Amino acid sequence: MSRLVVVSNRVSVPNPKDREGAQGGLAVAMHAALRRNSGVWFGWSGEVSERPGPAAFREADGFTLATIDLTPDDYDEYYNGYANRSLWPLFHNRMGHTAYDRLYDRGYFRVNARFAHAMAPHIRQGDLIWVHDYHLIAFAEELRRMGSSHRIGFFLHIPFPPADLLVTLSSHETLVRGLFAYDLVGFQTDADLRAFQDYVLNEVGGVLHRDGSLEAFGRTIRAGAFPIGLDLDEFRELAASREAARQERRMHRSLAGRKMMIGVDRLDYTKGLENRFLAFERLLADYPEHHGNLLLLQIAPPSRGGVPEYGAMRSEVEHVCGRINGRFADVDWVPIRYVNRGYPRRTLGGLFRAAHVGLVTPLKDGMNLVAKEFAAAQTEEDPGVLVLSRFAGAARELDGAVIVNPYDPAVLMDAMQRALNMSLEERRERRDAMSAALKRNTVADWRDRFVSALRETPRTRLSEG
Ligand code: GDG
Repeated sequence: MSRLVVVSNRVSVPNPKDREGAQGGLAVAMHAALRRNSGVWFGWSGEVSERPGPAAFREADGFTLATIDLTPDDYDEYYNGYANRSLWPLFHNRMGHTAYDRLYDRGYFRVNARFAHAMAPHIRQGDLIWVHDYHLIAFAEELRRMGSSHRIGFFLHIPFPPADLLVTLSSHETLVRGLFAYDLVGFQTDADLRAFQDYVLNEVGGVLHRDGSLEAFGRTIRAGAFPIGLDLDEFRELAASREAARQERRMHRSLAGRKMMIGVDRLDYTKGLENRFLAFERLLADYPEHHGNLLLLQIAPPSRGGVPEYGAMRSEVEHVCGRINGRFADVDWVPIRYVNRGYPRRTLGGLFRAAHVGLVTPLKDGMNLVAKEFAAAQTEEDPGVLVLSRFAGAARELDGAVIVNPYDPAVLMDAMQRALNMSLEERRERRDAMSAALKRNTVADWRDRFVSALRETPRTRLSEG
């Protein structure tokens, strides 16, 4: 069996002593595949240094980790710049937050080339290469320039934008040409796949063949939807652990008979925190029976401190949260508990069980694993209700959730009210529907489907003429 080489911006190091469940299902699924195929995981070390050396290798519990450092310019232009200030906002339909900066463009393609050059000497004939996410779209094209004819796959964890947005980037064609250097390109949903096909057909005169393959830039590739799943057994185990039960009891004590809605999101403008808070404010204004009897626990660990838009968004969210608390709080009750720190997944499992409602209301999200984890944590006896944005990839599978348009505060408020008052029978039905969906598509299924599809792609096909 061919060796697997995984390439992503950050690598994840297995930690056998991880009792907190800090490593996500994705990392664990990749570790298992790497071990099985005595593979290599290659990416950025997380370090910034003036003079980065060649890739550093170390053994990690059954597979090899290979990392390189970034220079300060790489970090600013490639990581904080093009990846997180251009691609991230644009791919989440946030043109207003998108930076258009040629310096960032150059930094991105330079670092992609550096990754490819650092890794090329260590890739063996017959290796299967799987590149992850928006940081490294141009990796394969660089490898091809060096003569690689390996099977190379790419999976985009975030959404693919509509063509009208993508063309606002001056490098749009270079990026998409970069995707055509792969043999297989995977997206989270059919909608993302269609957006990609639409760009290829209408912007660069590509052809969609009957067998589903796409031809453009003189190459024919496969593209498909591979929605990412959850390690359902693992998360259920975490949520049923003693630590999770301890956290659940702790939460119940502090709730003292009140109801709780929970949100767990990285502090990011794509997650719709402000809209969520505004809808909650309307709920409190329209339904005074909730005063003193309901609270919203929002866990929001800060992220991407080096990107200015995140600071501005954080101030805005704090302002709204402070205003709502000031308006409704009483001496013995505060409506929003807003917490700027992260928690281990085991703790989250317990908190999810203690919650009556889970709020996952991003304005746009590739999949959103928190939605799947909330659903997985619920028990038969007294399941909580998931309120889920139609703009998260997860909404296409979790039809047991209450699906909402997060832009409309009245819709969101109604969904909260409905979820809080839902009968046990309906909550159970919805939970069962979500469990079935989670079972149908685990993270191992996702990984195996992608890897088999990659293995089965015809060898690099150059179009004739
Ligand atoms: C991308 C796409 C797509 C643990 N503690 C906290 C926390 N965790 C864990 C969660 C979950 C993971 O982090 C977050 O997963 P998401 O899916 O929400 O988002 P990302 O991994 O950042 O992003 C996304 C995913 O790739 C996989 O393809 O689903 O759409 O953007 O496992 O349990 N998360 C938060 N706070 C904690 O304290 N927010």
